Parts: sequence; structure tokens; C-alpha cells
Amino acid sequence: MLSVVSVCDPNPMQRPMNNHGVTHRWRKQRLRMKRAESLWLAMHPDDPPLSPIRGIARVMSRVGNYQKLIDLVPSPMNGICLCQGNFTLMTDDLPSVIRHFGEQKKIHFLHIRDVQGKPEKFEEAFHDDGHTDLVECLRAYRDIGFDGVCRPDHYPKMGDEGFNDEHGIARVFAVGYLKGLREAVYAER
Ligand SMILES: [Mn+2]
Repeated sequence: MLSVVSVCDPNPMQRPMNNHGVTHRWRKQRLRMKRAESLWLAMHPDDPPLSPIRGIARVMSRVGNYQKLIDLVPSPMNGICLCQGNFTLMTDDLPSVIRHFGEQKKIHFLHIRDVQGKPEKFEEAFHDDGHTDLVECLRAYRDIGFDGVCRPDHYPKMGDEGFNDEHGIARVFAVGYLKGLREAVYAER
């Protein structure tokens, strides 16, 4: 059985850190436990991908650190949550990043969202209105044979404060847009 979980260290500043800033021993113990339980780890990026922030250094804010994380503890359970809204702020070529980790089968969870701006100042965008080439991203997922769990993740706020269905309507738009895009991309073959 496949399950996807998000795990965070409840008190990272109290634990010994390795040179990647990741608690190696803690993660290895977690991986042993999760292997026994058939759970898959999926590390989500720092959101936004900035370091330091409010005086605290963070490590999951650069693409290269994800490869270090994967190499740190070789295990099929050790993978990433590819949150596009954050990864697209870490690279100018998100489709290549998707292919890089996807070909290693390390994308355990996928958050398809988009933003406008830079890590220091960004806004959530509708899925057809961000700065990511979403068509090329979908082609990358198709080519690597991604068959895992995904979700639209975030949505921009719609209407004023009295408009209660703001996220519901944006979510319906996102799911429909992504389903249509997926069908178009898969029909290319
Ligand atoms: Mn996310």
C-alpha cells in the first residue's frame, strides 16, 4: 500500500545537524520506521524558498540540496514533494528539474501550482497565469511516466472578503484546466 506523508522535525534547532543542515540520524531512523510501515517520505520545499528567513537558516530552498537529500540516505522511500510553486522560484527551467528527479523515481508527491514574482515577493497565480511553462511541465511528467499522487495545491484569492466560495471556484477551475491540459499533452503521442 502506498501512502504519502509530510514529516517535519518538531524541534530541529535542538538536534545535531550535518553539513547539509539535515538531521541525518533522525532521518535514517524515520526511514527505517517508514519502510516497515510501507510509507513513502516526500520532502516539501521551504515556502518561500528563502534562507535565512527571520534569522533561521533553511536548507530545502535550492534544487541542488534536493539531490543531496536523496543521496544522503539511499532508499526508495526517500523522495521529494515537488511543489511547483516553490521549485519554479528556484530555477528558470522547471521541466528539466522534473525530468532530473522523475527519471530517478524520486517525485513521491506533486503539487501543481504557479506563482508570479520572485522568492522575496511573489503572488499565487491561477494555473494558466503564472510564469511556469505548464505545458512543458506536463510533457515532462508524461515522459518520465509519473503515476503518483498530485493536487492543484494553492489558489489565488477571488472576490472580496464576503465571497465565501473563493477557493472552491478557483479549485474547480484548476482541476478542469489541469485535466484538459493533461489530455492535450497525452494526445500528442
Ligand atoms: Mn506545496
